[in-house]
Amino acid sequence: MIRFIHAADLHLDTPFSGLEQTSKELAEKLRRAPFVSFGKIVDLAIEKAVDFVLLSGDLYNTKQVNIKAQSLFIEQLQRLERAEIPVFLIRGNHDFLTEEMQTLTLPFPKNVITYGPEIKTEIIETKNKERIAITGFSYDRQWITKRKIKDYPYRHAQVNMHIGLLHGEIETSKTREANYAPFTLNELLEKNYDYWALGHVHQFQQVSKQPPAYYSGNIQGLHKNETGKKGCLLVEWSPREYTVQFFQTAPVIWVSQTLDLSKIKHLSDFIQTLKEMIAQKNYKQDVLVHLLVKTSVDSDENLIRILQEKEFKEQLTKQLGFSNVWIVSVDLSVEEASNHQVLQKTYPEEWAASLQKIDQYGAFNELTENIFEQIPTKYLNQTNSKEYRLEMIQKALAKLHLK
Ligand SMILES: [Mn+2]
Repeated sequence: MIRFIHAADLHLDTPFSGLEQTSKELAEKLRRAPFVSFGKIVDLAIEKAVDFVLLSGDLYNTKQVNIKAQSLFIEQLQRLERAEIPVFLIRGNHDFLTEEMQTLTLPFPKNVITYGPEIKTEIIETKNKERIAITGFSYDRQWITKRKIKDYPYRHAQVNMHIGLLHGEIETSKTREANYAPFTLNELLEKNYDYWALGHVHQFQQVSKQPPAYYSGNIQGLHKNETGKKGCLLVEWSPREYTVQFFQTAPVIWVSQTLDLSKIKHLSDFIQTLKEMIAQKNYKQDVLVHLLVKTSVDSDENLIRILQEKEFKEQLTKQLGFSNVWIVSVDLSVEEASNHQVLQKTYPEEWAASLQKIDQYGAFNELTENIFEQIPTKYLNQTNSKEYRLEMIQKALAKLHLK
């Protein structure tokens, strides 16, 4: 049996600068979190005496990695070296190889096998004399539109197991741009490998059951949209059967909590209700909560005004009094049904005409173009996305309606 760890998207040097205002202590905790998580992955590798560790790209968040982040990473790799565990790693779209990076890179210990921009296959022999082929490549630029999968060789005939390392985006019907070494499920399966260790998608995902192909997800949630458990996979494989176990290693988790304001009249009820909701979850890790408050036309105006105050989330965190829970954002949303009903009732003809118009192809982008033209260029990438525009419009509607 062959046993290994598959992890990806470590994003070790993420600055988490947005949280400085909420709490310096919290921002510091988060900056350490990816290192803590990786340390736990190394603990697991040693405890389970794995044959090797696979890291599928985005080890660092940026291509200009500071020396402290590098040496903390190397310290962990050295622990694996002392345990005689080899590490196979590739670079992704965040930590892609540049000349500058190569100049400033500290040497890895000898147990680390890296891949360059050309696809290559390494063959190793485990302690049980099983031969494993591991094929992969590293990014040397931020975007790779080429279908690199086409250049992966077919399964090696003289090995016990063949593994593919690939940092890239699987194409689905929803894919809009293919900037990250795109591939389809069929293209993966065609190669006839025994396991695909995928990176890039931050959410854990089984892409194929037979043969197994997985995104392990990232090792620490980076923002409020990366909720839930984060960690690595422990894979035990033999030609006849395999198991893939997910291990939660992130010390900090992001959660989304919804609170309905319709039955709440006072601030003290609000705090008490939320306190009970959170207590029920019995969180063991540090938890960052994105709070979504559902309001309706009947909601108390004064209460809503307080919820929108800039310092509300810090004060709410204090009032809740948990040592491991922080409220990091508070968003208000108008209950959709009632909002539509009101609009529909007041402007029936216009409502029908608008619905028809939005349904027409491209009309949504056209209608929103002017609004988003005024946004600073650094946000431009986001504002091109339909999801982002819809979210902004919903927020704006919520605000208008509440005034
Ligand atoms: Mn990533």
